Amino acid sequence: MSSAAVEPARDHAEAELTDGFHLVVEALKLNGIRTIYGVPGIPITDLGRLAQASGIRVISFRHEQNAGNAAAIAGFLTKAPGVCLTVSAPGFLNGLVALANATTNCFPMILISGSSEREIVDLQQGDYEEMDQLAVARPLCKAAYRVLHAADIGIGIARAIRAAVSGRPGGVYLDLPAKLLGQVMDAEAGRRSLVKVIDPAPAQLPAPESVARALDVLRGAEKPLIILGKGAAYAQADDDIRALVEKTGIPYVPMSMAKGLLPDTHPQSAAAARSTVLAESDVVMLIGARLNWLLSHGKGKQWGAPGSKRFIQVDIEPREMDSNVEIAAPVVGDIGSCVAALLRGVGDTWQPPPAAWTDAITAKKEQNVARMASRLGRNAMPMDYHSALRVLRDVIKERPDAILVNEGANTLDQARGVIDMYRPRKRLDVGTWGVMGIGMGFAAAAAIETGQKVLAVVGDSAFGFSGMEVETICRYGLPVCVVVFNNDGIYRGDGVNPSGGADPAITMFVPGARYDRMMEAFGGVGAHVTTPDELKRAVDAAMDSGKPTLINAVIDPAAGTESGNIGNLNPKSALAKKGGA
Ligand code: ADP
Ligand code: TPW
Ligand code: MG
Repeated sequence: MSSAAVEPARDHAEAELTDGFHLVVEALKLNGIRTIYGVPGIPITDLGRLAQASGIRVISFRHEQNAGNAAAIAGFLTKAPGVCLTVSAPGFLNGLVALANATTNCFPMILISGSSEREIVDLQQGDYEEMDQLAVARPLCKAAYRVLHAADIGIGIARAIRAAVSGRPGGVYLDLPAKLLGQVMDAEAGRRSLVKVIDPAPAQLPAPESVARALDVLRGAEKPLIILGKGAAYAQADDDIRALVEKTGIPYVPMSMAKGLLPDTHPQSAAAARSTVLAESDVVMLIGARLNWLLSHGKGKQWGAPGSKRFIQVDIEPREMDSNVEIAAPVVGDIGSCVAALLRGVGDTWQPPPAAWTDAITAKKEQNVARMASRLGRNAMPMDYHSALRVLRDVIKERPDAILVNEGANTLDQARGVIDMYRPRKRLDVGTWGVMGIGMGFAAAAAIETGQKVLAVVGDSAFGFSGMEVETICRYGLPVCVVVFNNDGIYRGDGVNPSGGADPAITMFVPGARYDRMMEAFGGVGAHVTTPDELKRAVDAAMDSGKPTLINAVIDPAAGTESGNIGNLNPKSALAKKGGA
């Protein structure tokens, strides 16, 4: 045990004491943690209770994965680690999915789990909820720590916070054995053991020569393109990013969660000509976006002729450079510092890109926008994705501060294309893994962290992964309007059992299900709509009132396509009979 814990009692008869529970709460408060997302139980019930008693907002969920997703997106929205608190083994494992997802997406998060007796766990003697949680967590997160002595709680939490937010943000696991929480020590020594983390995510300035190199490459471009990723949204360098785009005049494409960093209606947005600009650009500057599967790894057909591209990459993680293709000009540092340096280098005499390039993009955009407009103009009955999304596009246009949460397959892909975003960090979705189940956790945390109204547009399958949290949304009275795009299934609602047997097709749900009644069951508002007008009225009412609402929007079961826009990634058996086994 460290010396602080065995300090002799002071002169007065009853030395003031503290314990692990209090030290954890005090350490979190000292570091500005205002909210904890979790599920209570042995051994952390009293920890949550004490946190609540001392002014931290403790949001109890129905499943740890949703609490974890809430914490992760809180981290994305605030740049401070979102905290998720769970019980041992099963609760920990439920939360671990969200921790791994946070790490994959570079969101700062701390999963704090209670754990069983080390002595018993390590001898595998079958303790209550026995598991070597630290070992399980380690490969799935950025850092993992365990605290064994009350006097080390301050340091443990300081390390967790720093690991989560510094450098490339990510998920951190903090293991708190039950015995630690009950450990008693002198209160004054306890207070002194706490650490307030100074400058948890220090600025990382790019090397001046890397900035000069990047500007040289950019200056020599005939057909430059900027790609903004969710790292750029996370960085909260909104004004400088906008200034860099506008001063250089370079067309840009936002990745999904970077939509709204500049308004999607910005004249330099090339989103509506995405395939053209990816294929034809000669220099691409990535800002907080990785060349992973979402960008076809920076090579292949989508990127035009082999060797036609030079990349500039701005990222805080040096090892991201050359991960998939050669990066001609790596700029390593935090995006705020890097973009500010680039902006200084651009100066006031920058030549905009050749008109041949920007005119070609504008022409392509106009073509695609007109095509989209005709699809959006149709009034399909039953509703297809576009007729329903036209309405939701208008809802967000009228309320640009609202936060949009989006998951599903077709529901995701079509909504991303149709719903314009106008402000930074307003679009939250399935991220790098394309994971289902972020919906209600993200929606709850978005409402709590920002105080804004939330519109969650979710497929009926996607919704099912976190649907029980409508109770949580009702319980805390959160201003969340959930629109379930109900097409009776995964991708489509007209699947056929290839065996001809009585079981439904594997992609099918109960036809005509009434998800709206789930919200009503907990005192929220339910609505069942079959037309765009009904949908608009119901969403407007929800967004105006801020009452927890679930709108069951009936979508044509035949409107979707398998796997949405990424059917190309879905392997198909060449040996199976068409439509069958
Ligand atoms: P998207 O999915 O939008 O393309 P990714 O998640 O692939 O975005 O990429 C985000 C990138 O942003 C990561 O490589 C991460 O290291 C980087 N990043 C995150 N925060 C910062 C920051 N503050 N400064 C610089 N880079 C950052
Ligand atoms: C954790 C696989 C990708 S998309 C999807 C599943 C199950 C649901 C699509 O149906 P939905 O949308 O939501 O009704 P729509 O409009 O196309 O009908 N498990 C996890 N993550 C993923 N991505 C899957 C499964 C999947
Ligand atoms: Mg569906």
